[in-house]
Amino acid sequence: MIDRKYTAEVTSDDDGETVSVAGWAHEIRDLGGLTFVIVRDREGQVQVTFKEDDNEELFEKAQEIGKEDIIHVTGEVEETDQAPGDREIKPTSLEVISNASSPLPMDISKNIDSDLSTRLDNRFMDLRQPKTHAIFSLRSKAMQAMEEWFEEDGYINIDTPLISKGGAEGGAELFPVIYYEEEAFLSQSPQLYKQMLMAAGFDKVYETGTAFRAEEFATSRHVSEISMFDVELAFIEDHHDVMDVQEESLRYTLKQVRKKASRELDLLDVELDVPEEDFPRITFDRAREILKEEYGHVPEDLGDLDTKGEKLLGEHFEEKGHPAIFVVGYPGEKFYYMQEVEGDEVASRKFDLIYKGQELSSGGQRQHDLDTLEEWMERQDVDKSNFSFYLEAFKFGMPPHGGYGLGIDRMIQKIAELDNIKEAILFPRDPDRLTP
Ligand code: AMO
Repeated sequence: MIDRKYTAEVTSDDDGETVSVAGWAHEIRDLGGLTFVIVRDREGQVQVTFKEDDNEELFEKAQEIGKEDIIHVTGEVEETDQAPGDREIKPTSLEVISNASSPLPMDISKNIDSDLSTRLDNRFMDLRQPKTHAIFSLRSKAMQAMEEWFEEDGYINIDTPLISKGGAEGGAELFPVIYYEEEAFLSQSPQLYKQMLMAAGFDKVYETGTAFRAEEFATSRHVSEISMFDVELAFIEDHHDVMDVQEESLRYTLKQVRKKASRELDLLDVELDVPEEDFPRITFDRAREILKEEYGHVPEDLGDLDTKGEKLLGEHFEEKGHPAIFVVGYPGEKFYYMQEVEGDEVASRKFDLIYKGQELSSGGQRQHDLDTLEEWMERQDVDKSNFSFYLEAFKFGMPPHGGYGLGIDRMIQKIAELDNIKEAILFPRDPDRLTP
């Protein structure tokens, strides 16, 4: 390994010490016999001051450094209130490790907000920006926290197939692939497999996976390739047990993000509130009532809340100190696998989690009775023959169970307060973007 410290590890306390750093030449300022080079690495930046009077040879060499070249510098740390972070490095050696061509595809040294499309076209360069980098450092810490919660609670980490014969959520959103001699599809959701694992006695499972949706969309909250966090648990009483899991794991994740990603939140200028109180659980009917009575808004689709509805509902509850709420009981039988219980005050045991005005997850209690499940499939014209492998699992002892799928990209979008979901994805996919 090249001898180096992260720039953030070089502090004014190191005054007089010799250190080495390596990174990109973020900014170069030339003041006659004095050249300042800001070295940037993933953890931060440090100023290196080349003085002609101190070391002419090194000073000459420094004149050749171009923006975004990678350099390796060794020198003495000096405490100073003239430099960012109250310290600078007085170099004793300099090596240019790699040259950057000019012009750069985009300027990242100033806080110039290039449009998202340019940023995504030049994503490797955009990802060098401290603010962009912070999103992914935060994302990594959030997912570590989320998985930690499930590991602690005894969940089994699973991997389900991404290529299958049919889709769990319906036909229109499937990406076909050629699988040897037959047509197959990219997975929309691990739904069927996580349910089958309940029949297999796994009891509690989670998966950090990928789901593909071939919808035609142009919104700031949809992408074609989604990172999905899926959960399924058995021997539940009802969907409230599932919501408890979603609520507690999200609260823990937000807490850990606030604790472990404070530098990232500062860079992103986000103050993250962790909802300590129980997330309100309101019925779908109540949600429609609030929208109509308080905002005069009536979503067109009788069986759903639209984007505007979710946003207004989010605002309504956020004002009351609840950034996260559950909307429970969606009418209609959009999903054959969801349980509907006669006599319930709600039409089904499906729920959506709305966080900061956007749906983050969707789940509920599943139908575990084979006869009813088959009847629902027939009513919804689902071709049962495509699902025989799934239905088999219900014949030989299936416990009551439920679960949910959480859109990881949407969660990061909301935590980091990003306008567009694509900002939360390293290399996003949408109907118009297949590269980089
Ligand atoms: P659903 O289809 O609602 O449910 O998806 C679950 C969550 O995934 C996210 N999501 C998306 N994010 C970005 N772009 C998209 N195109 C997109 N589609 C979905 C959302 C959504 O809440 N099988 C069920 C889950 C379950 O019941 O276990 C399912 O996939 O945040």
